[in-house]
Amino acid sequence: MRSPPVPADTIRAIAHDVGFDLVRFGPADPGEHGAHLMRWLELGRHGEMRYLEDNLDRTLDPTRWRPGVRSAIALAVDYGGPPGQLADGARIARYATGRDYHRWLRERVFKLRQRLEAEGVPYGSMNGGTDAVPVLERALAARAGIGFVAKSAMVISPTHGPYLQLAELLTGMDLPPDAPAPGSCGTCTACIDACPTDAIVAPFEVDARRCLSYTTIEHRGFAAAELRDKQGDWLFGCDVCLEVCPFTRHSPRRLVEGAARPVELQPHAAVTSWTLIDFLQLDEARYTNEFVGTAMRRATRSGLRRNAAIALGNRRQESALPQLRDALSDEDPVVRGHAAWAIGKIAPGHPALDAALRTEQDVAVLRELRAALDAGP
Ligand code: B12
Ligand code: SF4
Ligand code: SF4
Repeated sequence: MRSPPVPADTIRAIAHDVGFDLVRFGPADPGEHGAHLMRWLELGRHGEMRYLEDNLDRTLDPTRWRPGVRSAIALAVDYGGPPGQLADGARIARYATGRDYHRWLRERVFKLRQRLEAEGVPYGSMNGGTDAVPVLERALAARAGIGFVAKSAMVISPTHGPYLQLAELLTGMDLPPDAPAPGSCGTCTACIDACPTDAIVAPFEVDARRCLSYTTIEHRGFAAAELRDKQGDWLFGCDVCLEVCPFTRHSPRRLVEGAARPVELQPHAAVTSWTLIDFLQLDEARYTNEFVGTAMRRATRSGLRRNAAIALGNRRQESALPQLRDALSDEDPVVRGHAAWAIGKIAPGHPALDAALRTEQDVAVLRELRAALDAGP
């Protein structure tokens, strides 16, 4: 069923009014990007993100998600800004420093949907959301002209740069498609050269299993040994391939700081006042009460503590040795194992490692303790 037409300019005006910086119209399906996704999955580059295999039929053919959809309203918010830094300078990906975008961006999509319903578009002829939806969002954004697909795999707007959160509302309307966005990477390879883990395995192709955004957020359990050093002091996610990109300077919000930023993009207290040691010691009560509404919960409490231990080790932070030593008797083997790894980096052969070796039962932690002892002094 086709929805009654609403003037394209009216739709754009409403979408801007509910808070989207960029609004473009394009096809509702991913087109040739679907083949890229299939190949990527076949190569296993999604690691343990099995949810990407679910709903594949809907991702490739959006009419299976919402029958009758014909066009996508592709939407983006510029979240450029100062680096996400803890009180001790350790780093967090910018997208995660404020309120959880899954919530506020989804609310904006719902508002847009409600406002279009008020204009006469049947509510049931639309469906949308952000991130956690069976949609290849970069494909829809690129096809609608929000930006071009870059070598880092990011969709980059020539006017706003790469720090874009994407969302979309699929509709049964035939909307006039926008032109592709101008611009390209040209001969630049800065992101490929700078990626700390060589996760950009070819232009436009990221192997998620190597990407710090995957290893620090999506991956559960012990971190791959060869990637720990490369994590540096990133606690959650990574922005390196965006930071080095020359298009980053185009973000109008890049230099907007503090209270001048939209409230959703203002840094959370756990980002501005916490340290890596606080994250290492994160207890269940603080995790449950103080992280509500942040995207950081995605990494789980165990994952955040693991990441903090790795970052402390990489910093060779001697002041964290007492807390790392306590963590050797933590109830979580992942925390114990990575505390051992970190102590091995900061103080190779530390006597606490030998003491823990005598009581430890977990095979994986024992391996970490032995490796840390073998490292020195
Ligand atoms: C899974 C996922 C991840 C995974 C895998 C990332 C990846 N590159 O595939 C991990 C956890 C690593 C990740 C990391 C990040 N993510 Co992410 N992620 C997703 C998610 C949920 C699905 C992406 C997906 O399907 N990937 C599979 C691959 C095949 O598709 P793709 O990356 O979209 O690749 C496209 C192009 O590269 C192209 N392509 C692929 N191969 C080839 C080959 C050739 C030759 C050509 C020409 C094109 C081409 O086709 C693909 C489809 O358009 C989307 C949300 C969504 N529902 O789409 C967010 C999303 C892509 N992520 C986003 C963000 C912000 C990030 C991070 C910056 C977060 C951070 N700072 O830590 C990093 C960036 C890492 C990077 N360089 O890609 C944004 C991207 C915004 C933008 N401007 O592009 C999205 C859209 C979420 C959102 N709603 O805003 N992410
Ligand atoms: S987010 Fe970091 S680790 Fe992932 S591809 Fe970009 S630079 Fe590499
Ligand atoms: S750093 Fe260079 S190659 Fe990478 S996305 Fe930006 S322009 Fe493209």
